[in-house]
Amino acid sequence: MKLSFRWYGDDDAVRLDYIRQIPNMSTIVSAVYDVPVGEVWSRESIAHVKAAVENAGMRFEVVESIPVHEDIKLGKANRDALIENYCENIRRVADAGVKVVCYNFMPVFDWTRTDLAHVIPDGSTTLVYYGEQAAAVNPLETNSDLTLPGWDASYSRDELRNIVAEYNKLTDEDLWENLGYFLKKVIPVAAECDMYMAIHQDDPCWSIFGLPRIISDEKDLDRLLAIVDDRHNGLTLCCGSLGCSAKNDVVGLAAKYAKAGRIHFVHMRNVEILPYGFEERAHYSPCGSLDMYAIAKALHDNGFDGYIRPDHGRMIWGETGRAGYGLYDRALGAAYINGLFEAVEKADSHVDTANER
Ligand SMILES: [Mn+2]
Repeated sequence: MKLSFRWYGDDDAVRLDYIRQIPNMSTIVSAVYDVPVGEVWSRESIAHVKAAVENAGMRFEVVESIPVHEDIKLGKANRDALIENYCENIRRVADAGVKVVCYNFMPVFDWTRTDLAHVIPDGSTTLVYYGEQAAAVNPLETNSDLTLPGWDASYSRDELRNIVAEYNKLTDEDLWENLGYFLKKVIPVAAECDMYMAIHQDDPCWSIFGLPRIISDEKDLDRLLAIVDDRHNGLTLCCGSLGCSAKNDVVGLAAKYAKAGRIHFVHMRNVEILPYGFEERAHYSPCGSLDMYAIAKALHDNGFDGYIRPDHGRMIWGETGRAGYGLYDRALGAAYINGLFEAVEKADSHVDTANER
């Protein structure tokens, strides 16, 4: 297991030298943020991230994300040029030593929550999703000026309405078609550079505002991996995204896809499943619905040796900043991940020693 941590570049309030002080922290997960989606990243910008990370004593080996332009997802006529730019970005980050690229294929909204600072009983704040609140801001069915946190502020309300309407004309099968078209061009380039592409599941793992969502469960993941049956076409296993629905057995999925060698990156996060949505919780298993020990054991027992990062954290100890991406609770999550993996690894080696006796 290679422990990693997401960092949003020079503007991130969380400092690299602080991240470095988390035990076992080896890898920074980052991206180039100075160009619009769809354009080629300059080699200078990539080198700048790499140098900052290496000067702090860590490695820049995971990119999250190279975002996929909406016109690729919509299958528009200009997609070939955008896909060529995407491939060029893969080549460039590969040249800089990056091993894994995380991306997603969710229409319009990368992730959806209805409150980014919900107070839970211990006094910390966390991200939550309550179905009723989401329905109240559906851009097609209400004239409400309310928005959800995390909505792309570059869209005006009318633009948002238009793009959601465009997607509403697409069926799930159309979106699959467009994802297949993308993968068949991108994965051969990734394979050539030995870059592991790692798709992130839809977050949450169900359709929102009638938008097609196709990476939500085991059947979807099987279909995705079969489109190009190559290890370079793989997964970011996001425990919290899959785990916010009880329909997904996260432990079983971790075991199955680790065994197949298709998990390249893991987001460890715990959620509490509620009848009306979910709340993000501290990483420790009893704080939420997921058995984090069982997930770690399933990964380890099936040969997983890739990158793991704590996913979102709560805001604790008075910290303020980017919701989900403060230092303190993610650092607690990282320390807990270390503990889980030390336990599953040592349990294994003790079994081996006992067998030798
Ligand atoms: Mn995630």
